[in-house]
Order: sequence, then C-alpha cells, then structure tokens
Amino acid sequence: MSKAIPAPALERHGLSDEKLRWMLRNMQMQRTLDNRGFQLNRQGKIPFATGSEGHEGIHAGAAAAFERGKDILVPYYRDIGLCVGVGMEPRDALLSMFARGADVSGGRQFPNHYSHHRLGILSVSSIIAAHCPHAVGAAYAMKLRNETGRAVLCSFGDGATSEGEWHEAINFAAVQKVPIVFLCENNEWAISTPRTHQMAVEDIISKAAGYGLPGVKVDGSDPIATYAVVAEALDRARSGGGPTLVEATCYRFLAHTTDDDDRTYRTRDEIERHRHLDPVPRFERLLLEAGVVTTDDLAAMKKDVLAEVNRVTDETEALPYPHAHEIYTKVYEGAYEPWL
Ligand SMILES: Cc1ncc(C[n+]2csc(CCOP(=O)(O)OP(=O)(O)O)c2C)c(N)n1
Ligand SMILES: [Mg+2]
Repeated sequence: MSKAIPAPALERHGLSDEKLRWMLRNMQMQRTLDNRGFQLNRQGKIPFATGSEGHEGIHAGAAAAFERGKDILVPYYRDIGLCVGVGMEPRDALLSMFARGADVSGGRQFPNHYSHHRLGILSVSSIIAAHCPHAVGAAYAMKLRNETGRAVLCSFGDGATSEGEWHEAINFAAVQKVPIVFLCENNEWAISTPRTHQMAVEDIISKAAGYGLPGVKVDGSDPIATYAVVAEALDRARSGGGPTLVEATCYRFLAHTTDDDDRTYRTRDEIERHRHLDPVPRFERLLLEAGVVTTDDLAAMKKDVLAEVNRVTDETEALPYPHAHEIYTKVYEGAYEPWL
C-alpha cells in the first residue's frame, strides 16, 4: 500500500495561524472591493475605479509587516489592500469611490486616492512617483528627530521607477540613510507600456546598485515571502540601518482602470498565461494543505467578506454628497498639522 506523501512544512516566518488567516481575509477583501469598484462603475454609479487584482499577495504581506501606530505608509493608487491592511475600513474605500461627504477628504479627492491621518497613511498622488520625495521627507524627519523604532513604507509601480523624482528620492534616501522601505509592485505594465519598452534592465532592483542601497526581489504572488522580505527591510530601517528597495513581482489582471480598454494592447491569452500567479487561489490552497483553514472556514470567510462589502456599499451609497458651502473645508484646514 502506498503511503500519502505529506505536504512540505509551511515556511511561515513566524506568522501565527491567526495572522495567516487575517492575511487571507485581507486578500479576499481586496478582491471583493476591487470587483465592487468595477461593478459600480459599469452600473454608472461611480465615475472611476482602479483594479488591483493580482497585487493581493504584496498588499497582505507588506501590511502584515507594517507596525500600526508607528510606521507611516505612503501608498499609490493601486494599494486598496495595503491601506485596508494597515487599518483603513472597507467603508472608507466605498466612501472614496462614491465621493460622499463623509469621506476623509470630504468627497473631494480623486477616487482610490486614500489618506488617513490617524492611521499614518499619507495622501496618494496621481502624479507618478511624486509621492516618493514626500515619503523620503517623512523618513528624514524621523531621522532628524532621532525617532528609532519606526519607518516609512513607500509603494509604487514599475513605471514609477522610470521617473526622475523616483531616482532623486532613492538617491537622497541612500545618502542620508533614512528609515524607509521602497516597495515596487512590478506588475509588468505601466498602463499600455510593457516593462520591456521602458527600461533596458531585467530587474528593477538592479537600479538600487547605482545608488548604494540594497535591493531584494521577491515573488509578490506569495504573501508570506513578501512579508518576510518587507519585515526584514522595515526592521533594518527602524534600527538605523537605512533604506532598502524591494521589488515584488506580480501581474496586473485587470485593465489599468475602469477608463482603460486593455484589449487594445494585450491579448486575453497573455492574461490567461499568467493566471497561475493569481495570489488568492494560490494562498487558499497553501493554507488548506497546511491545515490552517478548512474548506468550511474558506466558504464562511468569503461569505462574511461579501456580506460586509454589500452592507457598506448600501450604507455608503445612501449617504449625501458634500454640500456646496463646504467647498473650502478639508482643503487647507489642518494642512500644517504635524505627522505625530
Ligand atoms: C508624471 C506622470 N506621468 C504619467 C502619468 C499617467 N499615468 C498614470 S498611471 C501610469 C502608469 C504607471 O505605471 P506603474 O508605475 O507601473 O503602476 P501600475 O499602474 O502598473 O500599478 C501613467 C503613465 C501620471 N499620472 N503621472
Ligand atoms: Mg506597473
């Protein structure tokens, strides 16, 4: 009689079962919110949404490494899962999509451009890479104030690494050894431009060598591996070891945004060829095989996430737009509040 071959032990990098289940729920929440954005747009209820399908592993892994109440996140527009992972409520994502008055920006910010003062989430910039010098500035302030034990996590896409501001930011960060982790979410595309048409190097981390900071490449479809790399880089930054460039690979499964028709520049075949990288079913399978979740747990988790997103969608849609007389509130007020 042949014996069943036991599944290889899960390399969990110290993550408890509870934390692994939390990461999986975060990934399911991200995907559900993502799909909700596209659905609401196609129903004509919201003007715009970005899709982050394929980025879930990076977001769950990096969020698990982020220390709430200490670290600062400087995200970009594709980071819905990362923002929710560091404490933003799904309701905030819907308030932003619906541009309701109760949104943190009062319904004024571009959809998917989140921010949250209390959670330490700096406002997203639509201008590619413009947030990188801001992130370095926040990290420089930590250094000047002798604040150890905290760091900045700054994320961006592969396309951002072709921008001048990105190069200036990482150069200054490396020279000043500020506490920051640069997290590149390399999804192979910058709207319709494939990575190979905008850089002559294979690996984005090779750009780190020119500036004298370490670069680490990780499979971003694997949230545990991403966690391990980002956690180590954040730890080093928090203890005065300086910046790191992390390149987390993934694939963008949806069009760039709801305004983009990706059929004009890539085949459906190409997308299907990358399906094996889809982090959500991959992580579900891994946790099932390791006995961290059961099929019943999985079904309950998905049902619970969908119920929450349905509930906040309805609640948020029912809320009012900002009033015209509030046009100047939440624009300049509080702009000089320090980031404590
Ligand atoms: C300075 C600047 N140039 C061009 C644009 C238009 N634009 C918006 S998103 C984008 C692609 C960015 O790609 P990437 O950094 O790889 O991020 P991804 O969208 O793939 O996650 C471009 C070119 C912009 N917003 N800002
Ligand atoms: Mg990209």
